[in-house]
Amino acid sequence: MQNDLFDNIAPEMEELAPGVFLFRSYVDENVFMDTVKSVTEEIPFRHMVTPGGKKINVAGSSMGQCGWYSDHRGYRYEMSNPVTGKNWPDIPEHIHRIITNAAKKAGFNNFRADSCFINRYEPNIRLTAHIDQDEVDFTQPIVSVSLGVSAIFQIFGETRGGKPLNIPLHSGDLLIFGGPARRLYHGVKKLDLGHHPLTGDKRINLTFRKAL
Ligand code: MD6
Ligand code: FE
Repeated sequence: MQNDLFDNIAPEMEELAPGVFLFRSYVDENVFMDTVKSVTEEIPFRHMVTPGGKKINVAGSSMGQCGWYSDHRGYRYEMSNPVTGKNWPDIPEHIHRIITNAAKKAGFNNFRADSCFINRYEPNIRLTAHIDQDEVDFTQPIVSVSLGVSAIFQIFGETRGGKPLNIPLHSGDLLIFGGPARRLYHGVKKLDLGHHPLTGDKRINLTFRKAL
């Protein structure tokens, strides 16, 4: 009897593929947006360049003990901001609690992020298929939080080609990418022209990592 009541309620967490866990409308968007605002007041979003000299279309900023960085010297994590020489802003403790707790629900029991890369997408901007491989320990997951305009997150396979698994990500959704999924190519489809009260026509994504 009682089970019928709950049959229609979406589960808190769904495993969409091995190591890929989706939590719909999981976070308070305003709490995360406040942090994004304070970080990017200090470190404005900017377009880095690839080692090959190409401008990265998605604009980025960072917080944590180290920050992901790219220039002609390569992709890496930097302990301080090469632009200013200053430390990256700390990840607030109330944010750590939310992220660590979600990771625990997906079975990653000792996850504590030491870095968060903040991505900003404008209309028509996409993120090409890639594997995040600048982190030391691949047994650690990456936890992602989406804000603002919705986008389609695509998971390919161990190569870039083939039919992707398409996952629509909306504001407040949290996605965990761990275990075998850490070795899969993934990207974000070109952002549709849209509007969200939090971000206007943009999408913001935060990826929490244990890089060191
Ligand atoms: C994004 N996310 O959603 C880009 N990478 O804007 C990623 O590239 C990503 O969401 C590794 C793990 C989770 C992710
Ligand atoms: Fe990625």
